[in-house]
Amino acid sequence: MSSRHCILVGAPVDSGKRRTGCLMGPDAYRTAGLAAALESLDHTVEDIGNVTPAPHAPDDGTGPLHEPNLTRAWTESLSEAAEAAMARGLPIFLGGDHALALGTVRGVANHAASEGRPLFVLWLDAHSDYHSLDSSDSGNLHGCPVRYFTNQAQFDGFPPVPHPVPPENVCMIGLRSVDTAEREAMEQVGIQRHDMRDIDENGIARPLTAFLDKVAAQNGMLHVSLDVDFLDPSVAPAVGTTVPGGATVREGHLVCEILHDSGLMTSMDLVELNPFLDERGRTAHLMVDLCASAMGRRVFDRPTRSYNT
Ligand code: HAR
Ligand code: MN
Ligand code: MN
Ligand code: MN
Repeated sequence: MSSRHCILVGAPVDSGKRRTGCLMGPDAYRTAGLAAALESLDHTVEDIGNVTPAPHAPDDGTGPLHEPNLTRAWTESLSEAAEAAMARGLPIFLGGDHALALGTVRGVANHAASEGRPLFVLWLDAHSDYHSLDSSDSGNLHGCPVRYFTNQAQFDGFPPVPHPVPPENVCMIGLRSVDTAEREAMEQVGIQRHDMRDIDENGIARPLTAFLDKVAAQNGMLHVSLDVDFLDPSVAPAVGTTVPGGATVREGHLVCEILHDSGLMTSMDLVELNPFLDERGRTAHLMVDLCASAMGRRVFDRPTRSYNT
């Protein structure tokens, strides 16, 4: 990939679940040296600071959903910020919990539609985050973004999704915690889903390159949403929802290196980092290193593989 204009968009969303701390994520990435890492790869970097939620009524703490009003307000403001940033460069959204993707993907999809290009989403996560407002037992909205941006359920009170991502354009890798309601709903649609057993048996490169071939064949834009819990908790402890049996450090880097070589990624979320749970910044540093791999850090160059073009 050639030199890009990277726009760091702080998204300190902490309303998507009950355990707090993700609001510190954006500053942890800054502290861990994300901007310098990207500059060292010959990209230009602009940190626009942190987005704030749109005006909203306070949450009264009643009802099954945790902080729905605040999360709706984040969805509105992040959607606008994402759409604006896409017009100027490659946004990297510094979370914040995964509820931020309600807004970022909605906004990125609006931009892709304005370019007349299809949007694809790579979801790197232990969880499928495919709940509707009704199917979520926890009421935690970080478990809902994929259902929302694919427009596969009603999300009352949330802004409508004018340009939904078709389920067939979504690829999930790393799954190992999927609730029954999510599984049943996903079986109705064409989301490509790769659980950890799939990765164990086939490796992580194969499903990824198959997906990238599809993106390239359709001249698509590609949003990558990287949840800390995609990684094994032994190497990435700073997340509230650890699930054992996750991706290794090398599997994470390989995904990111292949993404870079494809030249297809047009935006990225870094989500669910809870610096309060970190050990001397190691998870923040690992996420920064993965982002650097996705933006071109490498040991040696490789012959380019062409993605169906
Ligand atoms: N499926 C569970 C729920 O809805 C857990 C969701 C956890 N999600 C994240 N992001 N940590 O992937 O409550
Ligand atoms: Mn809260
Ligand atoms: Mn997630
Ligand atoms: Mn997760």
